[in-house]
Parts: sequence; structure tokens; C-alpha cells
Amino acid sequence: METTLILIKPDAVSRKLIGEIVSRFESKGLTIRAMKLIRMSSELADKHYAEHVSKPFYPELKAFMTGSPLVALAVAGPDAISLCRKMMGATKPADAAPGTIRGDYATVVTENLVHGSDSADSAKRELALWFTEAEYAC
Ligand code: DAT
Ligand code: MG
Repeated sequence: METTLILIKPDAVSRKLIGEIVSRFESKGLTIRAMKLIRMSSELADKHYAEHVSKPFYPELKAFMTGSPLVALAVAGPDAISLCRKMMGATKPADAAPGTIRGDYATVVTENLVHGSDSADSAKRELALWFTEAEYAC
């Protein structure tokens, strides 16, 4: 059993895709352990995207992620980390396979609808930034 951090990004919230995206994870058989609609602060963006802060696309990414509310979820299940990444599709929507969230609903890389932790270490680090352990415990 694993728990991963999923963000339903501001573009998905604006486009009223929260229900569609949550429904995909639930229909797959994963469990939503915690969920909140929240505006990402500047400080949280820098921590969450620590690996990207020095990259040329970071200012645009940060402005997008902090510009309006998003939904943060703790999602649990067998192999939840890799399973959710597979269901999200490739980072660039043009490379994302049909049937994935990005493949079905996104067109540009910044506005690619969802974030999902990419490894067990990332999941642990990212979950701690967004939730207390008590919030997503069984
Ligand atoms: P992922 O979200 O698939 O884990 P990532 O961690 O490499 O991808 O990048 C984080 C986000 O940053 C990604 O969802 C969209 C944005 N991004 C990544 N590469 C980019 C690029 N070359 N140009 C613009 N935005 C980019
Ligand atoms: Mg990533």
C-alpha cells in the first residue's frame, strides 16, 4: 500500500474538471484519504518545486500554480505512486497517450492539469508539505 500526493492544478479547477479527475482515481479503485481546495503560497511553491526553481520555465510555472486555487489530495492504494503517474500521462500533453488525464484534456505543458509524486521519496516529502500525517492516516 502506498500514498501519493496529487494536485488538481488551477487550470483543471477553472475548467470544472475536479469531479472528472477525482472520479478517475476513485473508479480505478484508489482511495482518497485527504482532499482540500487551497491557494498555493509562494513559499509552498518554492518548496514543492524545489527541483525546478532554477529552471527557465519556473517563473511561468509558479505564476500559474499560485494564481488561483488548486485541489490537493492524498491518494492511497497498491502501487498508488506509479499508478497515478500512469493515469496522468506524460508531462507534455502532446506525448500523453489518449486515455490518460493529460492525453484526454490538456494541450500545453504548463497547463497540464495534474501533479503526482514521482517516487516514494517524493511522495513522502510532498505529502509532508501539504498535509499532516493525521490528515491522511487510515
Ligand atoms: P511532471 O509534472 O510530469 O512531474 P516535471 O516534474 O518535469 O513534470 O515538471 C513539473 C511541471 O513543470 C510540469 O508539470 C509542467 C512544468 N514544466 C516541465 N517542463 C517544462 C518545460 N520544458 N516548459 C514549461 N513547463 C514545464
Ligand atoms: Mg514532477
